[in-house]
Amino acid sequence: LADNAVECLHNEHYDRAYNVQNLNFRTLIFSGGRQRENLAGDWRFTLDLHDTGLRQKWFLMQKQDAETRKDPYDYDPYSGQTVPVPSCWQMLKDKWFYYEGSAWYTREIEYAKRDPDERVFLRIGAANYDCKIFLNHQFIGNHYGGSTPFCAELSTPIKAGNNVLMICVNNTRTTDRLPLRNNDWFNYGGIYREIELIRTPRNYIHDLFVYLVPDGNFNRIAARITVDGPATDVTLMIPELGINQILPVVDGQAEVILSVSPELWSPENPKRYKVRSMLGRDSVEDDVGFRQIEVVGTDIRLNGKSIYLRGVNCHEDDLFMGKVTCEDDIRQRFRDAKALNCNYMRLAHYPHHELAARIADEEGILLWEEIPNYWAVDFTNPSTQRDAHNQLMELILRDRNRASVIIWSVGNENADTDERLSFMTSLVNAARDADPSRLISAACLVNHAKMKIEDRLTEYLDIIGLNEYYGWYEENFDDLIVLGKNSSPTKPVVITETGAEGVLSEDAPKTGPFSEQYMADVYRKQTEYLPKLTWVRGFTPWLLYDYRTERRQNPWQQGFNCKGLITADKKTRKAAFYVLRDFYENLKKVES
Ligand code: GCB
Repeated sequence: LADNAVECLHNEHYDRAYNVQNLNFRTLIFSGGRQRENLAGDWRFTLDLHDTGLRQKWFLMQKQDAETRKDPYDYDPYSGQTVPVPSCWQMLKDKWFYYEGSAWYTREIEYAKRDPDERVFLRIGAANYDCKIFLNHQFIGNHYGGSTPFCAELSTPIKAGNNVLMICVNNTRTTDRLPLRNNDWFNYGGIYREIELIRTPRNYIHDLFVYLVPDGNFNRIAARITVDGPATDVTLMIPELGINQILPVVDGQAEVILSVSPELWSPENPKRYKVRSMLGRDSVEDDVGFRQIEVVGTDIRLNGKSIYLRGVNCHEDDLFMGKVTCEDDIRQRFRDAKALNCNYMRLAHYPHHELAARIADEEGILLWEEIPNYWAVDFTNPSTQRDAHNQLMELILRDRNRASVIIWSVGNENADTDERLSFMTSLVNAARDADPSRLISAACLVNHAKMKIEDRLTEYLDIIGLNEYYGWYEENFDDLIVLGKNSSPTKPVVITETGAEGVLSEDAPKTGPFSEQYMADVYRKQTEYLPKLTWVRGFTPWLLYDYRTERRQNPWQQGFNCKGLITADKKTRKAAFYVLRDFYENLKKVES
């Protein structure tokens, strides 16, 4: 297996390993209510631009005394510099800022069995992008995808006492991945979310999915429990609804439809129920809200009532922490969104931290979640296809019990080719198969020659997402009015992006593009015109905070996209913030 790891350097060999390995990694993506042993802390670390570590097999190195050792070596996994994990290496040293390549993390872990037949898994919340795991000098597996959690089973290679865990993370942007090389957010690298050990009994609950049956009656809950091991039955409990049932397991799965009328979850009443499942000594639990989201004509309905999605976009980016995020940061995002009178957010352009949807459930904010199928992608490449499916499935498995998440998005601004249509409809179908309780969307395209919304993908979606920058990239704002007149969609449209840059620094322009006033004017025009289009049922301007991105390098941007309603330090609100806040305030009044 160690040799495989070296072959993994080359994509054509990599595919063979990848197919199997990534699937195995899905095992404990749902791990609600489980005890976790946090492996955060200082890990030995080195950059490895030429992948010397794989060629020289650093993962085979034993601990040796510095004085008596005989072999020359280029990395010592047992001594030298350390970095905190989780972190993004760009944020740790100036000279690592633009680094793209491999980096090695090593730490020793003490392990003692608590139960004779326990199983042990390593769960990584996210590592960008390609992550190879080695335990006690053995290659365990390789995960592709920079924003979703994955688990590797360590039960066999782990031993009592001291163990050596080595992880090689590579953030190189290549042409067979999502996203591809060209995008508009910063390519942070490293293990940037929680890394933990989870112990389970030999037979354990692998997944629990519970949802309100979307038939308009609000009186049936569906539950699906997947187990690993030769179980014959599993228990399901929702104590507050008086449910305590033993369900038969057939082919590793138990399914049931319960006749029960829960209090419905909504932004005004984010009610959640404790759901528990037990299998022998194993148990998992989750806090689940029950709600129905549907589309009727050009209307979006939550629990049968028409709703306008008053939203804003957000990247996961911090001036000091990069992509590392924490509960306070996520809570601040929702506070700022609520200060704008939002009931909805688009978490662009990749799966954000899993806590985001948990907190949104609690706070009553609706969410759009998406995978980084962004701009140009190699739609003909089977590796890219597998990568897209895998990221989508990992996201759905992670968040499908979250009432707040109402939309899965399968892409953003991808050119309308035959290859793209077949690639993306297969993602739409996969999302529908995995989850009947949400809507599917994508940010679609305008036909600029005909000045109308025209994109073959829209036929397969529930909601049409539309990115339009009239007043900014499309300088003539009135073209939006032409577009509005020429388009007559039969499905609801959500304006997934619009906006303008507004820079607050001393030397920034005071009028015209890049000025705060110009940005506010674009917001004024957009928010005056859009309510006239009855088929527009939601709005998420681009975006809540300014954020770091390599591609923006004019004198005022200096490495930041400045379309934020709030500055990158998350402190100062720009004039456009108040325009949007007032617009949403009025919409709220009209609705009530
Ligand atoms: C877009 C993209 C978004 C960019 C934004 C911009 O259409 O979807 O990722 O950052 O425009 O600022 O240009």
